[in-house]
Amino acid sequence: MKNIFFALCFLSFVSTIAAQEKTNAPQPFGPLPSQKQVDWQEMEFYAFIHFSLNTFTNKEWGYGDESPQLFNPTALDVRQWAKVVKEAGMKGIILVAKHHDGFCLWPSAFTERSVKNSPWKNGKGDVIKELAAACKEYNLKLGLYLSPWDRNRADYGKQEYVSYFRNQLKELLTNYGDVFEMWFDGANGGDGYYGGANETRKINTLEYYDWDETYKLIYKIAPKTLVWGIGPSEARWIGNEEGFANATNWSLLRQKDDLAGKVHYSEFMSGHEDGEKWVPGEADVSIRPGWFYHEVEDDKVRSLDEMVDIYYKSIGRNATLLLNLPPDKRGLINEHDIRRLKEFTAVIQSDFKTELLAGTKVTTDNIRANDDTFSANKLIDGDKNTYWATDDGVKTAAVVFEFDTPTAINRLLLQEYIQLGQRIKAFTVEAKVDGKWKTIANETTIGYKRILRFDRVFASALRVSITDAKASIVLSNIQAFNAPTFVRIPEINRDKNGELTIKSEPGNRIYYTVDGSVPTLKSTLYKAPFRYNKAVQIKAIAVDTLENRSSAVQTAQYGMSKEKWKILSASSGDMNSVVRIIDGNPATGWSFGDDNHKLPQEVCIDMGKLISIKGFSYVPQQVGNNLDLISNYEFYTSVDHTKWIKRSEGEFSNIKNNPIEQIKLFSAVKVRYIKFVAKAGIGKGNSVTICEINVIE
Ligand code: FUL
Repeated sequence: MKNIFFALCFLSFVSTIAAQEKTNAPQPFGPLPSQKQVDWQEMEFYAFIHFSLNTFTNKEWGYGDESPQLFNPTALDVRQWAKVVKEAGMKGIILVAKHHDGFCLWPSAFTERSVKNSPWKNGKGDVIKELAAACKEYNLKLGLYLSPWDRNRADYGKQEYVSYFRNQLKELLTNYGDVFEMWFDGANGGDGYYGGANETRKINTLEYYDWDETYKLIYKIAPKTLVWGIGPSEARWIGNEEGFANATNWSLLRQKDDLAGKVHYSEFMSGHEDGEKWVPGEADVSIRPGWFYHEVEDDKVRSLDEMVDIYYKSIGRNATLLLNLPPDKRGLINEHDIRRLKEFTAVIQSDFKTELLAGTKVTTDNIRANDDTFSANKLIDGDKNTYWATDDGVKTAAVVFEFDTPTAINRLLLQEYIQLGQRIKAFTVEAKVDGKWKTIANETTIGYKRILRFDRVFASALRVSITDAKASIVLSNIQAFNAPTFVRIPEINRDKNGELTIKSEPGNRIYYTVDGSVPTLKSTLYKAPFRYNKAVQIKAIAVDTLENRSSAVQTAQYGMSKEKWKILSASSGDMNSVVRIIDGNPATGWSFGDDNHKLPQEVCIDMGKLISIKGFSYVPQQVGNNLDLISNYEFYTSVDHTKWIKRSEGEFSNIKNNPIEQIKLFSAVKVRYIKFVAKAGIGKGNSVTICEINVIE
């Protein structure tokens, strides 16, 4: 058995060498990936683990003064993490070894701020060591995140801290075996504890760490490690924390410009066609709104629809997917997240279950040097090391796949042989339906992998035409699939007066419940908007009546409607549109503060009667760049609009990179009036925007 395995490996090795060394083989074009980058790209899908003091303090960013004693998981089991990750088809785990608050998950020799001063395993534990062993057991690769920003250290901002940071890097890269990826987050500098200074410190990220030196140190100890993020990195952030790349996605970057601070991060979503270096994109996203576990988000795990979209918009758009699964206070990946991950894995597996192009008749108008080594059949031979190539200078060509009988198709997967560079700039896909060619896609880049979703066609043939490329065409793989129809979850909205609207795609039926039970075909059929102004958990499904397939369940949770709510006062801003912050529609917003009304600015709301509340939420602007976000707040309540009591204050951590609904909880109180103060903002001017203010009942 072993011998056969070696023989097969040898054959595929020989065929690779053969394709590359053939005198006719195409020359590489433009910036190229290293073997390390190719191996990394082929991992495609791996997990992120955020688990630290924040898990226990319910924060997204620790300030740096939290006691290590708070780290006390009751049932920490890294083998459970590895098992969940493996079963979802992921190839590795990147663990946050140290987040911005400076607490270390390993007993670092250079600080007391670590697991060694926590009650977990009486200070004798080492999460990284355990995880490295679990990864080995489950055949997963291990990656590590070490936050350059440290809000705890007194020496942060000084040269001493850079030495500390490098010492820790050395520890991480020497003591735990191979590390496939080293992750350096971009959040750097701001306010923090800093050894008791409690101040704001700003550093120049590009200069402070002397990345060239730091990278030299990394490569000296760990040449196999791929470095992500800041500095002259080998892979880039995709420019958002929602897990998607743009449809046009180059694995190239003008990194010199980036290191000179001349590239806006929104450009990372597409990379640069004229980039001088191979710096592929990695799409990072959490399965929940936050990066750390918060119980309040148990019912906010991303929907199946979102997860599936993320897959197609990351891996399907030439990026890798780094999916965060934050363990809870027990130290286990939470049941809610596991359930969603399983549903997601099942959809992806069924979408790509049966490949349809292998065995078709393939023809093309150009084969490099008329040499069979580069024939179009190489696209369907299942060997990633062989490819179809055209003659030098031939940048447009087509391949046609003919079926024996008309075949249903709604997915197409294409791959360039990236070892020779990313070349394709534009392509089209046509299907022959009832004897006529019909265009089904008009697209741009391909790269390592591109997956297209389109409406099902019954095709007797398929034509893929490369219409523009930087150099001759080198494609290694084209596959087609007929994924089961995916019925999207319905959308639920409730306005200020409690009118509920549920929407789905035309032709679908919607069934819903208002008692928390899972809707079925026997539940109430939705016909038109209806009023429901009491607190409610509404669940709905959409059903495609033609195929009788159901969507996943959509859940929306509402408190009492805001019917009786009124804006009492606002310290600035347009009084005619301020009502948008309580209209139940998170897509509409209102701004206050300007050059004449600098922050802090406040807005007071009358809820119409005494209500018991245990928290509030602020929905920020979520769409676009340069959002006007609030970063620091105060929240007051009152029963009489005269005497105000402060219930909560602090920061909306990480809102810049991840502008999600910000939920803040406090001990329950019965009140009628609430006051929200925007203390500081992120954005260009003094103006900040609120889309919605909610209370948690
Ligand atoms: C961000 C950090 O600030 C978050 O806390 C999280 O670690 C995320 C992956 O990167 O920028």
